[in-house]
Amino acid sequence: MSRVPHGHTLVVGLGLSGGAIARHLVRLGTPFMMADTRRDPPGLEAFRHAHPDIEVHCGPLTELDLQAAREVVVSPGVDPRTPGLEALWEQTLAGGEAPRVVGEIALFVRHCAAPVAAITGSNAKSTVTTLLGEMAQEAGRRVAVGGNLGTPALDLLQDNPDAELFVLELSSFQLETTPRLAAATAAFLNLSEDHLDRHGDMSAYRAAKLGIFRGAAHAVVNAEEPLTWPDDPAIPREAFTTQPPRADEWGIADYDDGQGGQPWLMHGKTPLLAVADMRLPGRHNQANALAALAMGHRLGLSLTAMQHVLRRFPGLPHRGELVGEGQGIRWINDSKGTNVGATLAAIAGIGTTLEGKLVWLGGGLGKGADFTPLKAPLERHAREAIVFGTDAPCLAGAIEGTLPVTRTRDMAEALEHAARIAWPGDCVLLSPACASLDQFPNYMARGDAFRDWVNRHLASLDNRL
Ligand code: UMA
Ligand code: ADP
Repeated sequence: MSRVPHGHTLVVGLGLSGGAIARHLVRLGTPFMMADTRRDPPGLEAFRHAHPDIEVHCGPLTELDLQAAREVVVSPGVDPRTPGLEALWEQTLAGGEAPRVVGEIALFVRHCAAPVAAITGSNAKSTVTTLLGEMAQEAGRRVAVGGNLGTPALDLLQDNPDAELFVLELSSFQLETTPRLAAATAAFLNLSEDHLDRHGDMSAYRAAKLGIFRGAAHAVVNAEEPLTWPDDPAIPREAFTTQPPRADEWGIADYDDGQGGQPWLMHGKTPLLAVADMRLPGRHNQANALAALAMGHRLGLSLTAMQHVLRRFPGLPHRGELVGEGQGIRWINDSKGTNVGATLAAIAGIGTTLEGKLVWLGGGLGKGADFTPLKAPLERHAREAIVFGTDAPCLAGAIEGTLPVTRTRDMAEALEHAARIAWPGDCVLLSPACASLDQFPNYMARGDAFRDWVNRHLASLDNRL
């Protein structure tokens, strides 16, 4: 059995985070060793090239003696309950002796002097993180934005030594291994089933996400979802809602600015922006805007700057992205709808705006989720459901009833079928409620494949005219 040399840090995972952790430890001069639970991990050659002197263990951690390690730093994709780590993790949770198991964000917190605004939730994290980052920049702050979205947190720290603010998107995986984040403001946007294959059940998944509030000076929560509220009553909190707000809430209400009443984003009784002036579509995005406004307000960003951003921000690719329109049919790429909660928001948000019906495309890896909540909204808004990928049988079983459900091998076949059955006024929506990894490298590749297919299809229609 090989062993971690005495006093060395062990870094687990040869992905993006592992690379960022390694670079950080090199900068600090901390001796370390790398491990990956896979025999032949994809990043191995690149890592050896970048760090020829660092020892790397590939294969189960049960083959590695960790007892002499100073600390074990795990990547987000590595479950701290992995065989070989499990006992150290239990010991860490019980507040026991070193070596402790922590994640990349724990190292970030130790070395970050600037305030942190942190965002978690089952859905809308990237949208709110990007909005708040743009608002801070528009307000003239030196801000760095990343985390689960984009640049790993430790690389951000290195690349932005003079940042006045870090805006971080954090996943349940990252929060689970962060003992204390101490955010200046922290938002827990919403909670719906995701990643149950890793966390086991909803209460463990929620508990991991609540880690965002450890040591926080301010909490932003969803008024309609009490499960997003911190357990600690001492943390000052502000809630957002898509209903008319109470005095201390951020919400939506009709307001007459002299040109007739229309819905506005409000802070208590103060009107902030007419909903019609936002570029982002749908009620779910209005909730996202309110969360960003509440965090920005706490950080002292000017309302004018925040309004500017909400007027121009068009949304991120793969999140309700209108890819094209032909023969009266719209094609929308919501490949980032990778869990049931996200897909419910997309179906309701888009379905209610249509003259025709949705042709819904879904499927992939279901991550152990219960798909039955999709059945009623699909019956209301969809002409047909077309399902593909590993969990298509399970998905079809959950939604079958009055709605026609067609199973295809893959997304290309699903698209061909969609083109045959869609009517003018309809919208073909890819919002799969599943991860993509059974048939694509990631959700971006799935969304790109959707976009490419639709562009070819629309071009072929043009050629026929
Ligand atoms: N893996 C092993 N053994 C190992 C190490 C990794 O099997 O020893 C597997 C993991 O189970 C996973 C894959 O390798 O399937 C990648 O895991 P990783 O932790 O090495 O991934 P990184 O490349 O470091 O990317 C991680 C985040 N990935 C995950 O949380 C799975 C990225 O989030 C994040 O952008 C990046 O760090 C920078 O901080 C991606 C993600 O899918 C976008 N996040 C999930 C989500 O958004 O739902 C949480
Ligand atoms: P995350 O980073 O949490 O995955 P994104 O901003 O990338 O979040 O959005 C992912 C998906 O979540 C979108 O494609 C959309 O389907 C859905 N979504 C967006 N806003 C909301 C919301 N407020 N509530 C529920 N789902 C949402």
